[in-house]
Amino acid sequence: MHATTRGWRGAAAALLAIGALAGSAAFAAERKFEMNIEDTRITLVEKQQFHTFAFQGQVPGPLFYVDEGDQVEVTVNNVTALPHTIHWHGMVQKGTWQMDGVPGVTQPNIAPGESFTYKFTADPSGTMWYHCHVNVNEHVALRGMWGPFIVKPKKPTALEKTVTKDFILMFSDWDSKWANKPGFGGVPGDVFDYFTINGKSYPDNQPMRVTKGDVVRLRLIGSGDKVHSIHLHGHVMTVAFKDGFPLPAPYKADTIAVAPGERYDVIFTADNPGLWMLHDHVDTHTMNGDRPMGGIMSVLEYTEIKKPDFYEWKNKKFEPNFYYEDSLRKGPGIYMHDGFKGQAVQ
Ligand SMILES: [Cu+2]
Repeated sequence: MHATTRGWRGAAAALLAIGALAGSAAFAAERKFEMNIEDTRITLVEKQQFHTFAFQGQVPGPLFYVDEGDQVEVTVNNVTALPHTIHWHGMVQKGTWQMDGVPGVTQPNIAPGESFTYKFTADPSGTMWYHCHVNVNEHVALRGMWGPFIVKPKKPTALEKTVTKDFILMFSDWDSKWANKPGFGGVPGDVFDYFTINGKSYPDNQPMRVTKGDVVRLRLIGSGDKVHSIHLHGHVMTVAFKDGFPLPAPYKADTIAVAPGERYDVIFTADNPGLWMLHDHVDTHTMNGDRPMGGIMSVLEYTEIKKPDFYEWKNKKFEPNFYYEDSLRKGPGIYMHDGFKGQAVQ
């Protein structure tokens, strides 16, 4: 059977493992998942495509949304022609260092055609992510090997308990000259010319829809190679978490520099109905190749605002869950999103 006929066997299973003290809080769910790494062609914007090694054929990869303390088990099948591993960025892997996903240090490469099962405890809580740890300069920077890993805390902060809309934004950078050269690229001197939020550039990404009164959380994740200076118009954000950890003294900001690997969770009240830009203030990151007004831009769209005729997204087809906001509302589980799927590369 040819590798491209691989079946989707990643049905998530969540089993309750009842602890010794039945009826007490002493239990943890088992979150089992099986996921392929697949040669996949995704479209960043318009006609600009990119050859990726996509988790379950999508960029970003599936959302892992688990409770703190859950037992996570992920079997990874490498159906590409190159080696990979997965590092669960943020997980401390207490007593499970062999699950840390670093080739040549904690495990051998997962070779083409082979599988590996990761088993670890979801600890600590917060906005985390996962990514390949083989040739990260290429596989993470250019081949879409990343996805969100959100651990719901046992003891949420008072502020995060008020959140009504929760969005995940993963920022990435691409150098189009490597688009069709898998196995190459991601080297010093690369000139990044495409920039994405969740794998898509403006105007082919999506608005964040809110209604007045919503308490909005943006989980900003630096999954690319560059620093992204994220600015939101019309609102003051409270920076509440850094790398998943609640800040002892949350602070206010309208621009936040998100460096590679970093996560910032910001929270604000939607109290100013309108159409408001969110964008990278590294100005060259708002281009698609040599064309301006693209890249890392999006719009915070209030549902009560009538869209004017000049609005670029007046007739845009809305894709719910582009920021995994619907999945996050459903609670812990493992979620795919069809809008992130690419085409299998033969
Ligand atoms: Cu890889």
